[in-house]
This record gives sequence, structure tokens and C-alpha cells, in this order.
Amino acid sequence: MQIQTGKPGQRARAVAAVLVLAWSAAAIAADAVSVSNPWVRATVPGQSVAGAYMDITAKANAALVAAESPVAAKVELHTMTMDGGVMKMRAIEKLELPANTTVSLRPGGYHMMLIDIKRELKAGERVPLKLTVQERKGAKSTLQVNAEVRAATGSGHMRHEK
Ligand SMILES: [Cu+2]
Repeated sequence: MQIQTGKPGQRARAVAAVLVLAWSAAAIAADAVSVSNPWVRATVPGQSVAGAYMDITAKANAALVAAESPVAAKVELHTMTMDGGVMKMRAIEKLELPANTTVSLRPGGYHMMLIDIKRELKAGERVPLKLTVQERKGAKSTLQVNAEVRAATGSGHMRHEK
């Protein structure tokens, strides 16, 4: 009979190595997209939609394909285009995020639209947003963002008719 002292330890190390690999792959995916300066426009009582804005930078070609928030029934991706001298808003399926390019979501341009907001959003509070990003290869990952609510005034974002 042979006593194999080395084997169980080796197996345990192999399992540990696989776990570490899986962990770092997930970390890389999460790091592949960074978001800065996220904010949501404050609402007034009775207002059910609000724009959300931020700067998004992907390290590799990707696309923002969905967003959600616990404060709204749904979150849409919108673009604004000039149509006969009138700014019009249109929902888009996804927003391309070219590698190493900061895509700005801002009033008057691409933005996220919180639809059927469940309560008033007050300046200074934070609103969680969950973004779903799809890599070129099709793998999806999600990203949690805490957007600051700001009482931004002025134009730049047309009112949404419901
Ligand atoms: Cu919109």
C-alpha cells in the first residue's frame, strides 16, 4: 500500500487556483467599464420621469444595453435628434461604447430616462442605477452606480409628454 501524502493538498491547491482565476475574471469584467459623474435630475411632486446622466468609458468595445433603478418602473436609453428644427427624443436599444472613448450622457444628448418614478427625487439624495453592459463577444455584466440627485435648472432637456 502506498500512502499518497501529496495528492489531496495538490488537489486543494488546484481548486483554489481555479477559484482565483474565476474571481479575477469577474473583477476584470467589472473594471472594463467605468462611470463618472452620475446624476439624476430632481423631480417635483407629480413628475413621473427624470433624466439620468453620466460619463461612461469602456476599455474594450462594448454597449450599454439596459438600465434599471428601484425608484422607477423602468429606465430607457434615449437619444435626442433634431428633426425639422425640433429636438425629438427617441428610445434606443443600446448605446455603443467604443473602446477607450468617454461617452457622455448629458442634457440635450444621450441620456437615461427614468419612467414612472415612484416618489419625488430630492436634490442631494442618491439614486441607485444598475447598468447592463454587453461586450463585443456577447457577455453581459452589470454595474452598480449611485447617482446624485441634482436640482439642475435651465433647458437642455425637453419635457417628456407621457
Ligand atoms: Cu428622454
